Amino acid sequence: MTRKVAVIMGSDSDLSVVAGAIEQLKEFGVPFEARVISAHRTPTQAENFARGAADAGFGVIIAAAGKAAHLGGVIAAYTTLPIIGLPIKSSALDGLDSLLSIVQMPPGIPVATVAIDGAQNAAILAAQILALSDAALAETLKAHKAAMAAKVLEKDRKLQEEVGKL
Ligand code: RP5
Repeated sequence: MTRKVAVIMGSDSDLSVVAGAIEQLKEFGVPFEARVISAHRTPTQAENFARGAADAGFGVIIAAAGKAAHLGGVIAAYTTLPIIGLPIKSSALDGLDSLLSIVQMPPGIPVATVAIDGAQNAAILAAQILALSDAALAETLKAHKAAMAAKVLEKDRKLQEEVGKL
């Protein structure tokens, strides 16, 4: 069974950033579901979602949240699925509060944390986890990496031309 990615966010106000993860998952053809679930405002839903996530067919969970960003940690408390924390820059502290709230988990309950607003990397990491048991997805990821490298090589080639004109 192809496992899905859960993309959960603490508020719909996070969507403008989280959209970057959704777009990347779509580009890879990775099945996903997106939900608004708040660790603070809907704690019962957060617990129920986490407890049922593996049986619901999810293989990895991206948890995006801002401010005192406890969503990933709370979800991680109730499941052994891997959790990727996506800190959102949604406060007066420019997302540093979100980053530290997500990354500073106590021993025993890990949340793999990407950069502030690092939505694309959250999606790539989620896909890499699923690709461990999905050879076709692994090939897609290799092609994506190769395409990135080709773009940089082209930029370098153009730079040589520009430098030559100086
Ligand atoms: C967090 O508080 C959310 O993840 C969001 O980043 C932030 C603000 O939420 P709203 O007040 O916009 O709903 O829980």
